[in-house]
Amino acid sequence: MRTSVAIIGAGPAGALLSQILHNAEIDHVVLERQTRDYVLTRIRAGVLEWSSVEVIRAAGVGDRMDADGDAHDLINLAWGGKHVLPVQLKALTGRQMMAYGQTELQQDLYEAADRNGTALIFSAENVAVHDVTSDSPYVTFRHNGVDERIDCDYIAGCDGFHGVSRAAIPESERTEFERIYPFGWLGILSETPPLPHLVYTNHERGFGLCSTRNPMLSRYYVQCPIEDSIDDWSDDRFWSELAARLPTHIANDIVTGPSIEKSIAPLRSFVAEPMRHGNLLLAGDSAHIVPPTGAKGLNLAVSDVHLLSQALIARYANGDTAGLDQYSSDALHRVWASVRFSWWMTTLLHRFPGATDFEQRMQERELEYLASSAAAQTSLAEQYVGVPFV
Ligand code: FAS
Ligand code: PHB
Repeated sequence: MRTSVAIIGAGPAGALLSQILHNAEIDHVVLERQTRDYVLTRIRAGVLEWSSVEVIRAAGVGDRMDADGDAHDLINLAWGGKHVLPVQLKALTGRQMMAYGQTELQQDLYEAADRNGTALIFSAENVAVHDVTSDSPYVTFRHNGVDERIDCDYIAGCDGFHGVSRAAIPESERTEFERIYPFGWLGILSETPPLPHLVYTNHERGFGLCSTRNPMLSRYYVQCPIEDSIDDWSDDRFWSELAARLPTHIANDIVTGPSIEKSIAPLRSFVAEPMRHGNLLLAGDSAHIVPPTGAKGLNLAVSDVHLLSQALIARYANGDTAGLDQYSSDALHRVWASVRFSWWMTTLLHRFPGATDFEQRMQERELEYLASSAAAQTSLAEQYVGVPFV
């Protein structure tokens, strides 16, 4: 096979890049290790920055998001079991956040790929990248028992944290930054009506989050020890622990029910520089991971794809490679801003094992300062909804 761009990975990054390249009539092939159904059943993110909403609409896959998504004017921060601070996203920044599940976006992208007739190859095994620093890179893989090769101009590494693309950049050329957090998030889905607004809570028992997927599907999280397993957490224990971490009047409004999904995710901050090596370009989790506290993971994948697709469009439209030459530094500028915000929100809202009384007092004072300062709330709000693309 021969194509212009070989995309590895059909998560949100790869599938959105495919959609935008299709719109620009740039031929490409997408290779996905898992089956379509497996990707569609992975429960991941739930919050889109307004910048992401605009990219998704411009790509022509925003109709169901606009019909079924839930645009929110505010988020609530709670702490100490009694304080609640509404952060007025729209009033402070003029922009909202959109609650729309990653699985829904993935479905919209796959249905668009079907309509486009895109070469979206699932169950691709042994994917490997070759000659990425030459002008004729290629990808090999095995599909339906047959060894295949795709010759291309560029390879887009959209294969997530555990993919093969990042490792194709020699260690001597790559710098990695990492912070592992000493706790995880236990998340559940329940077919119950969510609270009207998201609630992030800091409590001496630990962090909690009340989120949404649709009017009859809720997403909740509690911070848990990283060594826990879901077998340690019955539904009853989850619901009582979540309630204990919230102000009573909020806890009383939660409609509980049986969990239909339960999982524990570890938290880490990770960045690999650069995001380009020769004609291999990384986008999304293949290059960076953020703790979900700031709701940035999916949104960084969208912003990488926005920048990468604009650069590829310029290259194929008029041979202008400036965007590709700038891609890594432009993408990393936004990546580090979101990594810092996600680290800050995580540090502000979680109970760190072994934290000193001084560190606890620092958290409490920062939350009190937020409550007292419109400037501090505006700073949080503009980072949460996503700063506009330049
Ligand atoms: P993805 O990991 O989504 O997609 C990469 C794709 O590449 C996968 O489909 C994988 O199967 C495929 N792949 C891997 N290796 C391959 C190979 N060798 N060949 C071919 N294909 C290969 N973000 C938030 O904002 N909020 C959240 O609450 C949140 N919760 C999360 C919970 C979990 C358990 C995880 C793992 C992530 C969570 N995230 C969250 C982050 C998540 O949403 C990611 O940021 C988002 O999926 C990034 O999209 P991609 O970069 O496309 O990576
Ligand atoms: C979610 O709905 O899954 C979600 C919302 C906000 C976050 C993280 C996860 O910060």
